[in-house]
Amino acid sequence: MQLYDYFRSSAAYRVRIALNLKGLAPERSFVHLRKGNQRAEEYLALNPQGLVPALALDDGGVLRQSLAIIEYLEETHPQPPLLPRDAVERARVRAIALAIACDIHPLNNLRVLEYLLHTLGVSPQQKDGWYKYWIDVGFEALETQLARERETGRFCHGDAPTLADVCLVPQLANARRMSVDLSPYPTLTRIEAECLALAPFAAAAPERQPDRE
Ligand SMILES: N[C@@H](CCC(=O)N[C@@H](CS)C(=O)NCC(=O)O)C(=O)O
Repeated sequence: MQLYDYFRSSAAYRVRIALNLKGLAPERSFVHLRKGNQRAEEYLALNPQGLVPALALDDGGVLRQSLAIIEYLEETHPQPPLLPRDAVERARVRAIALAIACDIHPLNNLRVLEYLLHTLGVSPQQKDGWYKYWIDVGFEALETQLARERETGRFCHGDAPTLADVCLVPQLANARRMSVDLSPYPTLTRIEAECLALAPFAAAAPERQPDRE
């Protein structure tokens, strides 16, 4: 397998964590997003969306979308499980993951921020305000949910990492890089610390990647 990756991509970071948890180490190919390499013809042939990650399989197939890739890994390498066996619990884990991957992350993606700056002509301060606003809207709801629900344990769901944690940790790293004040989210940062104490999470961090800058 070959992972198309970029050290700062939080969607790719999710896949790196899942691969590490499953004990898998595919070849890596780095797509420099700041240089616009995601829009190069060669990469668009693999992923017409021009987004990382993508996972090329040994049989020539290409998987796109981090959550679809992680669910593929879960189905092909079930141990350790990243989704609970119980259907209701599985829905809870997926809901947390989707709240991050569908409702928070897309609003703060590079292409959206570049559109705000270069097409709509907002100032860098307004762009940063947009970023922080949508992070806070998303994190406030997650903090409330995780703090009050008894299913929350050491991790987002119980005492072992799941897909929810795989999504949470990169989003927090992203917010920290943008200097968002995380003090209103003690449950989120507590869970993040639990995750980062585990080698598969720590080894997936942006600063530990070969293409880091
Ligand atoms: N929903 C997609 C999101 C992928 C995505 O947005 N990737 C970002 C990096 S985190 C990207 O490639 N951005 C390139 C750009 O905005 O031009 C997934 O989960 O894989």
